[in-house]
Amino acid sequence: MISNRRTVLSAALAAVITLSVPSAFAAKPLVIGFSQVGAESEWRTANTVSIKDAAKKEGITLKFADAQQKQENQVKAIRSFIAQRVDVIAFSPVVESGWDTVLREAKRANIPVILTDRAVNVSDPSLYVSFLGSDFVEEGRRAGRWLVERQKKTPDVALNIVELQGTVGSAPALDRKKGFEEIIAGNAKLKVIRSQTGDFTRAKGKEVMEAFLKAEGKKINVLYAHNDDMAIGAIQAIEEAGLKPGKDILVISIDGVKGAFEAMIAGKLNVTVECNPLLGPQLMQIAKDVVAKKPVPKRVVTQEGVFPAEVAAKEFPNRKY
Ligand code: GZL
Repeated sequence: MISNRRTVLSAALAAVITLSVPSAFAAKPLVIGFSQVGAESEWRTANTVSIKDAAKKEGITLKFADAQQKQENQVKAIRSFIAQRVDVIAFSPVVESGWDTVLREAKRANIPVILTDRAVNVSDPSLYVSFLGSDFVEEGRRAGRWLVERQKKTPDVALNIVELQGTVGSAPALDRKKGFEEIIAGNAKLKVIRSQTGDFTRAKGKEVMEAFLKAEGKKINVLYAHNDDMAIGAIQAIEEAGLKPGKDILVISIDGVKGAFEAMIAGKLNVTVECNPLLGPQLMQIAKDVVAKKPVPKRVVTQEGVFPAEVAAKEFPNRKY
């Protein structure tokens, strides 16, 4: 009888210990090292908020580094994440090239790397496990298609285009230029007369547009800006030159941030091609799957649309960034 009671008591005691003492084997939170391009635009701010919020929601420890748009700062951050032995490294590469060495160091340290937002040009695609982001060439095509359709309204009128490019050497700048040119190629009525980087910022976009206006003045019929922030800066320059943005000069841009919708509602911007920055939840899921040794897609393309001024007021309340 006593031995039975002892058995029951010891089983009960073991159960209490197991339940009450946190197990030394409880899964420790995932640690992700994230190197962000910077804080150059509304898009970037929304992207950062999405990533930080998603990490917090998932109970993931996020080590976040802002590179202030400098590649050397991203390389330093990635090396620091390797030294800290994070579980996953994720980053939005400010430019396409110059990553092989540091990504090989991450591979040697057995730390998986996930690309978000922008792509890299590397000799060995195994240097990253997945790339989550938009198709920038298609975004450029969508901008071009809008202009081709718009030009058909006045088929005999030639339109001179000035282009504000994104950061030199960055995937969005290279690809948005490529996609736009692909669509307008062969159209004798559409001609790019000036093209220069505005580095994705409002200030630089305004400065370069001022130079375009000084050089070309009323010859300019269209502005194609690789992001809304440069377009918003350029709109200020157009107004200060005594011209009406959206009317005297058609304004086409990319991102779909709230500032662009406000400019469209004010009649100063004609169309924005959406580029979705809300990548946080998908990034966290890919990171969890990688650590759990589940298969992850090499390429995840974000879904996005095109918003002409005609729909801006109706769509604005739905905008999340
Ligand atoms: C695009 C992103 C670009 C945005 C800009 O995915 O890399 O960088 O279009 C941002 O607004 O600065």
